[in-house]
Amino acid sequence: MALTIVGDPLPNMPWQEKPADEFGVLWRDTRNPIVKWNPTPSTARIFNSAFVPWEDGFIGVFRADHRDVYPHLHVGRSKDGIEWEFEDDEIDLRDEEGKPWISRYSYDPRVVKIDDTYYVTWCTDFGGPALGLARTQDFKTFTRMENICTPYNRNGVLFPRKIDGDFILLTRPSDAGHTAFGDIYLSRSKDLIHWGRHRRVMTSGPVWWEATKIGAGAPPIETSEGWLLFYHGVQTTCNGYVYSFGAVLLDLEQPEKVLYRTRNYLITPEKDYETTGMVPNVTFPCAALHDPETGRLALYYGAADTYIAVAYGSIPEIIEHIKKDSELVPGDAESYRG
Ligand code: BMA
Repeated sequence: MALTIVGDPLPNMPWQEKPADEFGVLWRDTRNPIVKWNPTPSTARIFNSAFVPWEDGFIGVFRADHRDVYPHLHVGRSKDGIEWEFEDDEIDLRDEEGKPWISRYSYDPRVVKIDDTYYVTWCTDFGGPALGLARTQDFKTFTRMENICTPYNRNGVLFPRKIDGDFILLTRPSDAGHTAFGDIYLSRSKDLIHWGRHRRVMTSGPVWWEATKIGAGAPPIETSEGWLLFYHGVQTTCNGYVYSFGAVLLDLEQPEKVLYRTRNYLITPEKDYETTGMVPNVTFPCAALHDPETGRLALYYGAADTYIAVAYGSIPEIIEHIKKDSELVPGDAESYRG
């Protein structure tokens, strides 16, 4: 049966052809890193960020670490998905009454469009790291919505549509520091306020590249073979953590069930901009653009907590690869509820 990929056509997405000597199913843009040190007067590093198609280009919410090293969220715009312009001020978050909602820190945003609204999830201070949720329709006014979890939690990723009338959220419960454990969980909500029917989706694997912890990356892409989700996996070495990434296919109707899961990483820190920077050896995906008509994918990832980089792939080829290279972990194929 022919593969169906859901989404709006995106003929203007960035793209480079696969190099002849590439063995993998993802290949890096030769212009990487596309965002470099000190991108604006107030910001030292912009990385781990998320964006969506917008008018004839792209727009998004970026993790911008200031010169006091606190991270904040800034809006960025691009015509081609490669050259970005960032606002120097952080976004002005307001609560439902229009009052400022100021947070000490905000990092690792994800952005997803559901119906005609864009939702931002990110890690924020709630007496410790937890997940914030905001909505916008114009990337000028951002309304901070209810807290979606208690501390400690990171890596909140919403699905791009409801399933059985429920919003679906992936999270990664953690601790207050540089968490040395972590599995991906799923929660459902009718109203984006009350969350429940929690399920565990995946555990950190027995395979070493993802043995310490895992976390959801970009919002899942819907295909006839399941939800395609990229996720990061962390290995603990004698020199600290190494962040690589892999992919899974989740069941379309019961997305807490893993159908296939890559045994081998798809990308691991290899290039100078991935192995050297503020935090060496980090590749951390947060956003994906795709064109359903050509099957093209552009996966954006933070590199070394310093840069933004992009890798390309063909969705049909990636799906074939995940199925061939798959190894499930106990619990993956179940709707695991403890
Ligand atoms: C995680 C998050 C990410 C960061 C990674 C590596 O805990 O804080 O923002 O990229 O560590 O430092």
